[in-house]
This record gives sequence, structure tokens and C-alpha cells, in this order.
Amino acid sequence: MTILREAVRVLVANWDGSYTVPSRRLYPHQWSWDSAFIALGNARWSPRRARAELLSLFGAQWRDGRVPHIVFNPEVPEGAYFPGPEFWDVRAPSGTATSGIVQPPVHALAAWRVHVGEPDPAFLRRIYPRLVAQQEFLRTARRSPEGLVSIVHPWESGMDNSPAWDEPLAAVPATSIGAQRKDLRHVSADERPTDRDYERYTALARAYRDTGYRRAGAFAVEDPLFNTAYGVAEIVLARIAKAIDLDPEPHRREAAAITSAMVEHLYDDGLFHARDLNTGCLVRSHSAAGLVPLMLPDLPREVANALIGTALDRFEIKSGMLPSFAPGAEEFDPARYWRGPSWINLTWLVWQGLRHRRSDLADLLAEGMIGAIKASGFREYFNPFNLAGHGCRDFSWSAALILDIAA
Ligand code: 9WN
Repeated sequence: MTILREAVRVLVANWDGSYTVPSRRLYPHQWSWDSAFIALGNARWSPRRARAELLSLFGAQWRDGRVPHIVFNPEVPEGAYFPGPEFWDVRAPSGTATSGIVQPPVHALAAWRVHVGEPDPAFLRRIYPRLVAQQEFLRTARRSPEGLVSIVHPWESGMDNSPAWDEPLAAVPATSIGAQRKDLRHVSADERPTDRDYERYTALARAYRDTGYRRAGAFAVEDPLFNTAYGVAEIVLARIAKAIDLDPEPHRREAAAITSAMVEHLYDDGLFHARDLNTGCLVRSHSAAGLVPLMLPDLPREVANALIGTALDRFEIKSGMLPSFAPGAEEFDPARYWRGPSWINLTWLVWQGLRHRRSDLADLLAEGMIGAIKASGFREYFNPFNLAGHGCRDFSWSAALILDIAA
């Protein structure tokens, strides 16, 4: 099948020797959750490369267990990406320059799938303590009184300019950044966050940096996608622990605790929502992040059924496409980044959640993802109605996850 050969071509072209850049020009370094999705795809044709991808990312893990959201390649000129290493001004114990924030912890799931594809207990033994430390960081540094994990920057959600962040971000003072943005050299301004968003992103990151990356600034939310990733990681860590003769029970307990805390504090009326720690209130938005908890196997049946109803009614997934924001909502924009377009990784997460609950709908999403790529190539995101491609081309996780879906 040509599309699969093409997907491998994209991944080969974006490979940098021990990891894969998300996109050659727009994102020329290693990104955390991108590497997990890329490993999932590479597992289908080169398990060795998939293992290298994850081990290289965890090579930049901090002493406190955090896995930085960007690991900078010292050979890429400073001006290639903003904000670059000089802005973050921090190094991992390995000596590599990194950012100081994190992204959704989908890595344990990737590591497990890589192992299932080609069993390698030595790899599991090597990665397990690192995955545990990644969870431990979130549990200690980011645990809220409700037992949930919080994020301190929209970049940590992976869904940077989601309308869900409009309200919590409004509390963040914007500071001018001049003409430092590099993304607009590669992608039209209509498809990216606004300058105002960037002023706030930069101010928040600077404030966090100035506390030694310890204390949250004006933005602190519990995000359903991030908490689901954390919970799924515990489920998978239980499997990994069992496979290497360690005790899976603490992981099972943690997964059960996070699932019930999410249902108690983040669920309302057919969708999971983020919760703003500064106000204590739910941010009632229409983000597809609220459907990702379908991945949690122990979700109460009535909650799972209500989510499926919402996916059908408000997100119109019968079309085969999952918009990142509900099309009927006022903020919906089919072409602007995380404000409506369909993304392959977000769709993949919901697809995973539907596979064992409604395989008919999961199949529709799989066909939809393949159809979008056939129509427009391995773009970063897609208009959910006419499948027009947006953002950069030859985007790594779009290629990688198609390999996983089609396998
Ligand atoms: C900031 C690399 C990353 C993804 C994120 C996506 C985008 C970065 C940016 O690109 O974010 O981290 O510069 O816009 O939102 O999910 O990991 O692909």
C-alpha cells in the first residue's frame, strides 16, 4: 500500500540518528509526546528505532523525574525555533539543553506496545524505572488536593491554543515578545496561535523558569487528556511490572484512584472538562480532550455511554473525522490549530478508547484518518469537513500513527 510506504519515507526523512523531529523546519528538535507517538508507529516497521527513540528522550530526563517537552539538538541554530535553549536556560543531567515543562505522559503506553511488537525484556527493564520516575514527578510536584495531576502551561496539554485555555489564560498578563516567532515563517498566521497567545505563553514560561521550574504561575489546570494519559500509564506500568517480575499492584491502585477522581471532579453532562485550580471551577468548554477518558478501561459504563453520545451528537464522528473542538461551539475554527481541526494523534487516542466499546465507530475513525491523509498528505492537521490539510507537511506523528492504525 503506497500510503504505508510513504509514511515510512516521512519517518526516515525526519530521523536524526537517535530520534525523529516532528517536522524538519517547523519543529527541528525532539518533542516529548511526539516521540511516544512516533515510537508507536516505528514499532510496526523498525522496533529498534522505536526503542532508540524512547531511550533517547529519557536520556534527557531530569533528576526530579520530569521528561522535558523539548530536547534541543545543539546542532540546530538557536534562531531556528522560538523559544529556544537560550530562553529555557536549563540543562538535563546529561548536559543536553531542554525546556522545563512536560507533555502528556503517553510514553509508557508506547514502550509497552513496542515490547508487544517485538518482545525485549532488557528494554522493558531499562525503561521501567524511568517511566516510574516520570509518574513520580507528576505525583509529587503536580498532585492537586483532588488527587489529580495539574499542568502549568498550555504547551503542557499538547493542545496549545485550545479554546479551553482562553478563560484560564485571560488571567495571565501578556508581555511583548517583539518579532521572535519563527513558526510564521513556515505556516500561515491564520492556522497558528495569535501573537497575543504567544505573549502569554512566553510570560508564563518565563515566570515558571524564574522559580527554577518549581512553582506554577498564573495558569494551573487539571486537564482530562493529561490525567487520562497519566492513568493509562499506570495501567500499562502494571503490565510492564508483571512482565519483569515486579509488583503490579501499586500501579493498579493508582490507576483506579485517578479514574475515580476524574469522574468525581472533571466529568459533567456527557463530557470531561478541565478544572481551573485558581478558581476551583470547571472550564466548561467543548474540547475533544474531554472524550479521551474513553481510554480508561474502568470508566463507569453510563459515563462511557454518555461520552459516546457526545462524540456522535456534538463532535459528529459519524463522518469519520474527530474535530478537536465541537463544530457547533462559537469558538470553533476548522483551520486554526487546536481550535477545531482534526489531528491524527487526538483521533488515535479516542480511537483507542472506542475500539473495545464501539468497534463500528472506531473503524469509522480509522477510515477517516486514512482518508484525510490520502486526500491531503501527512499534514499536521485537517479541516474536518473538507479534509483540506493545514500546518506543516510530512508531519511525523501523522505518518507514524497511520502505520499503527493500518497494521
Ligand atoms: C509547542 C511538536 C509540538 C506538539 C504540540 C503542538 C506543537 C509546539 C509549538 O508542536 O506545539 O510545544 O511550537 O506550537 O501543539 O502538541 O507536541 O509537534
